[in-house]
Amino acid sequence: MTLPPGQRALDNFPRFGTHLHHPPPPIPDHPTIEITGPLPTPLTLTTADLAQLPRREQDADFHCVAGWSATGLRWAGTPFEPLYRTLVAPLLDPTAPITHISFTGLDGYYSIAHLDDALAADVLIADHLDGHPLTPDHGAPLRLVSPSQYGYISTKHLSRITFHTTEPPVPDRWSPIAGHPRARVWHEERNRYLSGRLVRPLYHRLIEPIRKLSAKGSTTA
Ligand SMILES: Nc1nc2c(c(=O)[nH]1)N[C@H]1C(S)=C(S)[C@@H](COP(=O)(O)O)O[C@H]1N2
Ligand SMILES: [Mo]
Repeated sequence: MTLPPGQRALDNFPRFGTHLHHPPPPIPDHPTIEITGPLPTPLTLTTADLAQLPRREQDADFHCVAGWSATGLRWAGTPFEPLYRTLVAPLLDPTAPITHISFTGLDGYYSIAHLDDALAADVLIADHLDGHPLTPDHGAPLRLVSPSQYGYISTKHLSRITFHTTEPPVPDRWSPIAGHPRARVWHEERNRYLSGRLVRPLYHRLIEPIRKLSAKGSTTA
């Protein structure tokens, strides 16, 4: 098994992120994803709308920018690219091309991806992990999964997708560590300003303290 540069395999998949001092947000009775941006009107997708779109199961490893990887995960859900092509692209103004997409979670977290990265064939709106509905720890009811990018792009508890024609401001929570805007794991794009190789040992040192926090805030651990 080959991991991207600077990653170490864990034998489990921890709850991780910038939100560990809070429990995961409650799962809504009727989950929706709001689609906003330069559209004539915003769209609200229900799980029934998502069920009309193609579905895919996909095996992938998950790589956190801090340097841990969870291997052999099996995700299932709606591939993002056909959702974009069929529901969103026809409503867009062709003279104002989309450059970035932001993904917001019910906990207020959000990530920003370049359009091209978000439209990669392996990007899913997942609702299942390893044959079971997503747990709150791992992003219930729906989460983005972009396995070719560091985990901070893969917003959990996904509730809003916003299309942008210029790069939106970096989320506050990420500005101190300046996550790389592309976050491609095979390019080791960990940091916006510093080389991934250089920050690697520093980031590795964050893993254990963050995992300890995770054990406290998690609903299952
Ligand atoms: N809503 C939300 N999504 C999030 C985060 C978060 O704090 N809140 N953290 C991100 C980070 S940094 C990582 S590594 C992964 C962790 O996913 P996991 O908790 O399923 O391991 O979620 C990402 N998505
Ligand atoms: Mo992360």
